[in-house]
Amino acid sequence: MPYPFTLPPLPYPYDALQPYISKETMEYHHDKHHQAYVDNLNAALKDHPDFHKLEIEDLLRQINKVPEAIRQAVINNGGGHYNHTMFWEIMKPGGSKEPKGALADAIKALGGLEQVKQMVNDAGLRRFGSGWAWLVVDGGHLKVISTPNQDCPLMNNQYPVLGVDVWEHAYYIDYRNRRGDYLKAWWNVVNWDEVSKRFDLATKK
Ligand code: MN3
Repeated sequence: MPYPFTLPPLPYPYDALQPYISKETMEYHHDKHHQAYVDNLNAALKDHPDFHKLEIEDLLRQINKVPEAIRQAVINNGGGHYNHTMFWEIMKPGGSKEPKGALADAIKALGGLEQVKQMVNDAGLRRFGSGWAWLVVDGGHLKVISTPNQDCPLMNNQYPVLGVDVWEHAYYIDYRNRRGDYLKAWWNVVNWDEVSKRFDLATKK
């Protein structure tokens, strides 16, 4: 749905990802942080009707067409909106525990699931300050990358199939400063059905 953007409801109860992610973290993360990205994105676009028909993905893909006066606000808040919408969807209580189909093959080619988890965790740990660690499809290939702040891989023509939020707000209530423990635990709530679907979508384009 294009402008005005709205906060999508969490696709499961706030306490569904416990004990790995607490109800309190989910309430703040979804209701406060994600809501703020949505509100600030709408505020930035308010006086720019040329961009009101674009879906969030297209807005980010065409970020260079966005006027300079609001470009950084759209990068931060449009990225924040897209990244978090994906984040809620790729988590699920009791979801599929392993990648499927073509994604399973692509992960094997990178050294296997344990190796790929390690690469994503390393990317998340190395990211100084706030940002995300990702599995993206880039030119048909699966890659591990990280981005600062709310920068979205779509801006670099990469399609995000999995992303883990390493901003402190994602883990500080539950893990304090232990980002590595959060990253290790996070894999317990990954919804591989959804991640596999995103990979198929990205590689069919
Ligand atoms: Mn966040």
